[in-house]
Amino acid sequence: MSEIPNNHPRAESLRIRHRIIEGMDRNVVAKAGLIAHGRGEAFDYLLGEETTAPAKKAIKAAAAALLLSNYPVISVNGNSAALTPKEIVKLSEVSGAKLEVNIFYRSPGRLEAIKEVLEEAGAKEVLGVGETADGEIPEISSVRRVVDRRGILIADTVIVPIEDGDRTQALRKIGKTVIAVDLNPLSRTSQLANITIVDNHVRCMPLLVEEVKKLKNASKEELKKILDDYDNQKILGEVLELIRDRLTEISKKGV
Ligand code: PTJ
Repeated sequence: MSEIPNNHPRAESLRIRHRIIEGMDRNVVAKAGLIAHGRGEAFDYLLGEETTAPAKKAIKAAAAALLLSNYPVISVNGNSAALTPKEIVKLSEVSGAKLEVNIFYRSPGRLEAIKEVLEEAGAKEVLGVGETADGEIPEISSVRRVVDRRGILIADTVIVPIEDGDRTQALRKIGKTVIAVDLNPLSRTSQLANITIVDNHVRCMPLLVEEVKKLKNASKEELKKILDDYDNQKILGEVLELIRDRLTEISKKGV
């Protein structure tokens, strides 16, 4: 990896970008993952590259939903594994959620490469690879329909980070609660999830781990109240208003 000087104004963003590039070199990230990351970066610019107030509310609701679930699963794709393997494993540990590799671009060796990255980060069990990955969710049109019979197939809640296309709608149709992490508040995934965390996966995962830890001893009633008070459409609206206000200010004063 080429050296990124610490005083480079975009050092952090470049370091994150390099995690994606290294992920591609390891067959973890799909080629299209580079494009997806660029799209995410563009939306992150609009958000001011920080975790916003509505994102914090969504993180709290996501933590409550995870703790109320009987069988939560974290769906792991190439980009999320390359960006935050340790935090994904940590989230699975603190919340009791299973880890399942589920990818859109099923080229040879990718499932195994992602599993390896998670195991290196401390995962004891990784679903979605091997003989139990023979379940099917027919409502999903892409190869993402192939799921683990010990994982997404029987999950009540699924976290889908950096997601494309039609899966969220399909999962909701069959009664699953979907938590999305997506920097684009306008995407189908964002619009159709039960809870959408519009934030960079890199920033929100450690915050989600902390929130789960914080709420772990809360009563079921308290957790239910957090969810009852949560309105995803309102949160997405708040994110769009925030972008609008930010752009209005920048248009007058510059960045
Ligand atoms: O690993 P695979 O085979 O499952 O493929 C994964 C990708 C990401 C290639 C695939 O799901 C895809 O093509 O996704 P899209 O359609 O580009 O959608 C990805 C969404 O995630 C976009 O709305 C991006 O804005 C958003 N995104 C990108 N990077 C981040 C992000 N959201 C949160 N954090 C990020 N770091």
